[in-house]
Amino acid sequence: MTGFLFADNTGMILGIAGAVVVLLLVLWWMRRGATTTTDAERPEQKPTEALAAPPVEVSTSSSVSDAAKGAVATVGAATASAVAADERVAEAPEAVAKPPVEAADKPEVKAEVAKADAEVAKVDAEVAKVAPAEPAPRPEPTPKPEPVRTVRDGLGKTRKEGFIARLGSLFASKKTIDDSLIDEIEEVLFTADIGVKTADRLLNSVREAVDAKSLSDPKEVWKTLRSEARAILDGATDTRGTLPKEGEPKVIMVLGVNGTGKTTSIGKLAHRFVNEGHTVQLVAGDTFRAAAAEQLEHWGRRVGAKTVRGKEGADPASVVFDGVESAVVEKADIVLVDTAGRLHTQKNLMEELKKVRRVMGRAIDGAPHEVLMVLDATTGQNAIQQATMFNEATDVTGIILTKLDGTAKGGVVLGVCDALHIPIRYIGIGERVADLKDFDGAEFVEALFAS
Ligand SMILES: Nc1nc2c(ncn2[C@@H]2O[C@H](COP(=O)(O)OP(=O)(O)O)[C@@H](O)[C@H]2O)c(=O)[nH]1
Ligand SMILES: [Mg+2]
Repeated sequence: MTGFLFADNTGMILGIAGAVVVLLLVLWWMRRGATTTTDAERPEQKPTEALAAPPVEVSTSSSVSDAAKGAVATVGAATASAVAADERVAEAPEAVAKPPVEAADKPEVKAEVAKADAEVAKVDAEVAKVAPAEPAPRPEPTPKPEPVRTVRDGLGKTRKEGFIARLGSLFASKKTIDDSLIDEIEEVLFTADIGVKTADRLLNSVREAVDAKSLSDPKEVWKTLRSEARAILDGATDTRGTLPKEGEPKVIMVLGVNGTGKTTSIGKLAHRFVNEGHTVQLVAGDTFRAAAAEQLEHWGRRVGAKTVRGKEGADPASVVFDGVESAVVEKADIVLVDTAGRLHTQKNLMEELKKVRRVMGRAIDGAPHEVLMVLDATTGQNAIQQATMFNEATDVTGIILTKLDGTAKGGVVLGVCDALHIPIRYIGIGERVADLKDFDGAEFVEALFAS
């Protein structure tokens, strides 16, 4: 078999063997050739130089120079260049900081870093020179404080146009006291808005002084009138109202005719109490109009007091009950209860007012601790009538006399105090929150009779 294979395929075997030899020769040649070319063509590499010169250092320093030049050119350009420089400089320290150890140690690298630092400092200096100074934050414009209105200001009209002014001109024209002066005083007093009772009282005091002291100087009569007015006001200082029990809120009910200034006065009072550090709750007992509750809520937001309100048309007694009860839960210090305005002649409404007053007592025993009646001074003598009727229905403990600033009828204060002996607690002398003043008889008389 072998002989057969050998005999028949000798040529072929020889051919294959030859081919293998040639192939081996070619492979050897190729391997040799490749090795030679690689080595020959590889550039000589000095590792330190390749890593040593990060181009960023150079570009940084030149960019910084450019930025510096731009900075001095114009203010706007300076700012822009400075920003650009800043950005580049921000990158530079990192690039400078992270070269391989060998590179960083090289003196030329250190020199470049120092140069870059110097350029950065230069740019900073240039920018500081030309950049517009950072505008100082503008202080909030402080609202111009409104001048504080004094009681004297508030009584200006009464003093200049009211009965006091008329009395004043009488005395100015008389050198001596005679019967005609007394008659004229009588006429002024009885046509003033102080009521008949008070006019009578003042006139009697003048007559008595003239008779008993044989006064001859009209100025003495003026003094007499003044001290009698003071006596009337001092006579109306009965302590009324009650104090709340320890830990319970003080409830103040506010009532009066429509438009007298109840809601406004509540707002002013709430402002005052909040400023004194009290927690105040408002109760919108005027359920006749939605606008009334909104007006009160507005005040509440303005002064920082919570407002409890019901739906329009709701039973005012139940809204007030809920409001007073919730003030206990909320641990409020003071509750101010607004009520719907009503005429003192409207019997049903006066009954409703009594009911509202009663339910407060159910929510807190002893409430309301104060009942403040609001009187509009511009109504003159009618205020005395109103005060009398409201007092009968609700046991008023104090009076707020509003709108003294807008009237010459300020003398009504004397009439109210003389007729009811109810103390005037506050006076309204304007619409602003600060225009509600504590009533002080001495100050009032001083302001009323001031020349
Ligand atoms: N000039 C002046 N206006 C006042 C004073 N008190 C209240 N008012 C104004 O009187 C109007 C009626 O007040 P408001 O509180 O709504 O009366 P309410 O119906 O009794 O609640 C409003 O325009 C108030 O600004 C005051 O003392 N002086
Ligand atoms: Mg009101």
